[in-house]
Amino acid sequence: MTTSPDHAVAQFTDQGYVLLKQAVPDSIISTLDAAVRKLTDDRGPDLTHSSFNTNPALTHVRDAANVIAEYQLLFECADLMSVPHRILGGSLQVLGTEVLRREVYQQAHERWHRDSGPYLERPYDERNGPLHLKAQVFFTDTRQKESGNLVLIPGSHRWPANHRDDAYWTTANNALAHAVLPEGAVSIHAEPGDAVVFGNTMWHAVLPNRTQERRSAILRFGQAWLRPYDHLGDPAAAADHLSPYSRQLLGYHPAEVNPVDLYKDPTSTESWCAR
Ligand SMILES: O=C(O)CCC(=O)C(=O)O
Repeated sequence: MTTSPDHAVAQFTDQGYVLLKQAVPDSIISTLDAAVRKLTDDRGPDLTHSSFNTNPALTHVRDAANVIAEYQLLFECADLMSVPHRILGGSLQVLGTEVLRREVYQQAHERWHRDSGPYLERPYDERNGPLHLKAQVFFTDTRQKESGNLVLIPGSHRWPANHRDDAYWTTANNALAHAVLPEGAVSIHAEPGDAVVFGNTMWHAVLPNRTQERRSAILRFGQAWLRPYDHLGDPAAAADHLSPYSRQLLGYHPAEVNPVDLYKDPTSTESWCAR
């Protein structure tokens, strides 16, 4: 890593993101990339979870650490793991593991959004970091323009939370359709082995890809105290006596749920008041 962990955390705190150069060694990138290509070439679209996205140019594997044995090599990379660990004050768990293949595609791959529903939007907490953060590890080179670049807005992690928004930004997305970016947006130009770390309230999008397929892994992190006391299981393992509502409250969920929805209020104030 070309930047020290202290410097990386300071940049993250100030800007809301940090690009970690060479966070993952080449040998791990090539091993993992080969495994990802083999799996997804063989199984293709049936690995893309419909809950995530309807982008036809994206193959998105969820629960990747369980599906791809080599994925856990990333957990061994101190330069990658130490920065989220420090940002979360040492209280870290892995909430999600993904891999993404983004084909050449003339439209924006992802619209402007934050990774949060209203209940994950909080004023930035200097001491404990964000509620969620993620590290995106690049397998392919995105140093060229128009290579499906991740774009984000430094400082936007401190913008006031809007508890009414739906995590998408209509004005910016209308402009994005005409290739216009919000003021201050920064485009990430990463090479294989680099990782970008940012929190859930950072505004970000992914631009069109006109060069070559872009492949990457995403690790999602959160405070370990978010872990439930009762470990969540396959809905088939939930006791028969649990009602659908109880299952929802306990975190059992049908396979087609969008994981982001698990962090939104599964009930509603009205339904509680009606009891
Ligand atoms: O693939 C990327 O660069 C970012 C993906 C993204 O927007 C997300 O996971 O929320």
